[in-house]
Amino acid sequence: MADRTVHVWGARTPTARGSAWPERVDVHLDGVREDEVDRWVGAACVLCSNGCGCEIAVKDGRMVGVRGRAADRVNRGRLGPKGLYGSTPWASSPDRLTTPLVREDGRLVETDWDTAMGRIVERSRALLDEKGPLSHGFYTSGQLFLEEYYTLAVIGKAGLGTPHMDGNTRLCTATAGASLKESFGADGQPASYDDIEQCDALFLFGHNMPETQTVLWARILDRIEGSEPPRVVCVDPRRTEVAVAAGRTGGVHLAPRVGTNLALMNALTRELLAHEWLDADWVEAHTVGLEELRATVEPYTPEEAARTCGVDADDVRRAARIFGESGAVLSTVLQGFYQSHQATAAACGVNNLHLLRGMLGRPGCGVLQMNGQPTAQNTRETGADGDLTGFRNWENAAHVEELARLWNVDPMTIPHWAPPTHAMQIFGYAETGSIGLLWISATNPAVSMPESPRIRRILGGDQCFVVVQDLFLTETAALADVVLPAAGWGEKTGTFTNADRTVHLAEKAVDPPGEARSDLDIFLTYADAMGLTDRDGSPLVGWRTPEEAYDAWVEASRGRPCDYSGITYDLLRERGAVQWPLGTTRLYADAEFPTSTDYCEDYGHDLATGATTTEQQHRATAAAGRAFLKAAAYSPPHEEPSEDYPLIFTTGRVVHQFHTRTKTGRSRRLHHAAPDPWVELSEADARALGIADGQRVRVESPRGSLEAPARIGPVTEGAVFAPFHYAGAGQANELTMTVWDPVSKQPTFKTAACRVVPLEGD
Ligand SMILES: Nc1nc2c(c(=O)[nH]1)N[C@H]1C(S)=C(S)[C@@H](COP(=O)(O)OP(=O)(O)OC[C@H]3O[C@@H](n4cnc5c(=O)[nH]c(N)nc54)[C@H](O)[C@@H]3O)O[C@H]1N2
Ligand SMILES: Nc1nc2c(c(=O)[nH]1)N[C@H]1C(S)=C(S)[C@@H](COP(=O)(O)OP(=O)(O)OC[C@H]3O[C@@H](n4cnc5c(=O)[nH]c(N)nc54)[C@H](O)[C@@H]3O)O[C@H]1N2
Ligand code: SF4
Ligand SMILES: [Mo]
Repeated sequence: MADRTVHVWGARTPTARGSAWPERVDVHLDGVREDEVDRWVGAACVLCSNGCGCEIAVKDGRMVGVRGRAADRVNRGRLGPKGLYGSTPWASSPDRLTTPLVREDGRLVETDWDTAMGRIVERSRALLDEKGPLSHGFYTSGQLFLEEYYTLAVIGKAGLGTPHMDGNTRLCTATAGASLKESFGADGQPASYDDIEQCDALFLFGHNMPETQTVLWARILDRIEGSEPPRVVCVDPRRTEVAVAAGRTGGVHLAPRVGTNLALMNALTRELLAHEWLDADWVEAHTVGLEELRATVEPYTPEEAARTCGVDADDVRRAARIFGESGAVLSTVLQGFYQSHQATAAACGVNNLHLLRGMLGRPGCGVLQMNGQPTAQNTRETGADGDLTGFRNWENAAHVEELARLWNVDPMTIPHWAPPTHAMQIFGYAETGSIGLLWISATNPAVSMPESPRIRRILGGDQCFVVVQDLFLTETAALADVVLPAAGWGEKTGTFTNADRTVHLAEKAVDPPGEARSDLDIFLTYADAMGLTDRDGSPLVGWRTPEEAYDAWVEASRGRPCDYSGITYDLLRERGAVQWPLGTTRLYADAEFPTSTDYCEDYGHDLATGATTTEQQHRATAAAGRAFLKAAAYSPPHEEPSEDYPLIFTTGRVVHQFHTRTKTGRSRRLHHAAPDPWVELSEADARALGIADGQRVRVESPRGSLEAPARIGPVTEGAVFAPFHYAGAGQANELTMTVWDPVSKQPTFKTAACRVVPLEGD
């Protein structure tokens, strides 16, 4: 097979509008032939939210490669470079954690499970006795399995009763969840990947899909190569492959100044309204808020957007016309919106465009408020991110009581007296020591959270006892008091849900190394050791196996928007990939939204300030099944360029690396394809600063700096782009800011002021 680190999307299988995406099975094996493989084990890839169905090759008790599943609705057999080359090499890496570690005289030393868990339980009990449940914080992931999150959520909410639980999903897709709640009443992706074959136009908002969901992009490329291709519109300050496709398809590349998305969205909305590109009857019947929306966007003429965003006014008109005149539009939204300024308001702006044209729930029409991590959807569904389990509303007493009955605990145990604590706040409490035990699972905040110098101080200080549960001794684990060795993908069984509500079962293929245990087993061990019980004195967590945990979750989801009823392990084994709710390709086909006050997941917020809407105010909207058109005025980013820091710093990803590289950095091919950090500058800025391509530079913000070679590239003038994958001297988060969106509380990784200093001698 071709080197897929170079031929990222593989060979084209052109697809005409309305026809099925053809199969193409991608395989990669490390040093064995296909006929030498002992077993193939069913799974799906966990290196992004696309969730490509695959099988794991096992030879002599080791994972030796992967093969795409031809029948899978998500990928029809395809896998991208990360999936092919990054799925298995890490598992047999010699530096896997194989025993627990505890800190003795300042050093981490190997120990057994009883000792390690004993230390955690001792600290946990002491803190509960002395300070109560608010002394405990949990910071989990978008990379565990649904069963593990659900178990953690029950331990935290019904066992300990702490509101301090969140996932790194706060850094990732909190805005996806928030914008879906604000517009439609509950989380859950309206669209289906099948819409790609049905749409006439594709809008990608702050989404570099060619590098970050490569198989989904291959699907779009196949449409572009087929008959009746869709037009592509790209909203990204860099000239990404999406922008190139916009050029090829007669679409538009809008390159807004970093941090100005909302001004652009308001202008696009104003254009739709001004040209009456709307389905007036549908809007009247199925939405509330049109007049407020009209008033809010009125000042945002294309010329105003041109001034604020630095785009061409005619390009705004052209993009709006494509949205307004296409028969079916599919939009995707990701980090260029979620991690930028006014994130939730800008993401809701995309929902608004679809609501205005009644383009939801129909073939080719819909919004994918994308996820990034493979299992982020499940963190949100189960409530391991602090949301109330099953898309319930923590402010609705009936929802809390429903869970209290299910878990057989006092409703007062379940935290619901204040909003759940978001990750940025959890780290703030750990900083002061008011959280005295912080348990981190499957995430590496020492590299991935904003303002790393501060995060290192928090994790390394004595004010808080830190537990880290990971596959490797990461930068974060190295600062912990107890390190627990976890089993990873392929070494345990569990389910997860991708960005179009497709559920997969990933089965255990091999044993974990040494004494590593599944995260489910680790959480169960803690629940047992703490003696967590329900109201009748029975064990609070009544399940032992992944399937039992899953079945318990299905009960918790019943009757809620994310209803998993009928989706069993057996069905997942039989069909491979199943969307929730069972039999539902698209949400809202009936234009009935989960916005009634008694059913919705959230009463909503003011998008500009984050002020919450009360239950009474929500009732007064009488939305009752209609969606909300919500908007806000644009305001400038928190930190704007100044004389000292004249450029804007923004960050993101490259195709060959995944996050802090714990997996992809251990794949020989992926590592060599992108081994080192770099920073991207526009030609004009490089010239003005006297910086040559490849020259080493230092990028400085008021918080810190990084050093890396410069690349002169397609970023807009005035902006500097750095990948955030690389720990150490090139670590992007040394520069980023501790600020977050007022509604989703997602940190702003994509806007900070910076200056670039050329270094000698390179
Ligand atoms: N190869 C690879 N793939 C991945 C991952 C990975 O680490 N590596 N991670 C996965 C995860 S968890 C996630 S969340 C997704 C993220 O997937 P994406 O959101 O596609 O990735 P990013 O590179 O973070 O950001 C996307 C784009 O935002 C643009 N951008 C920056 N600032 C702004 C702005 O102010 N406005 C606009 N409109 N755009 C802006 C950047 O130029 C960048 O091209 O990728 C998933 N897939
Ligand atoms: N500047 C900047 N910063 C960013 C972003 C950005 O665009 N710019 N993006 C943000 C986003 S969207 C995200 S998602 C985060 C990602 O940031 P992190 O969550 O820190 O990313 P990973 O490196 O994937 O960390 C996951 C950890 O889990 C471990 N792991 C994997 N599988 C398992 C398992 O089954 N069990 C256990 N216990 N451990 C496991 C891995 O070894 C790894 O250490 O970064 C955020 N930070
Ligand atoms: S697109 Fe995502 S899920 Fe699919 S193979 Fe690539 S990394 Fe894995
Ligand atoms: Mo993410």
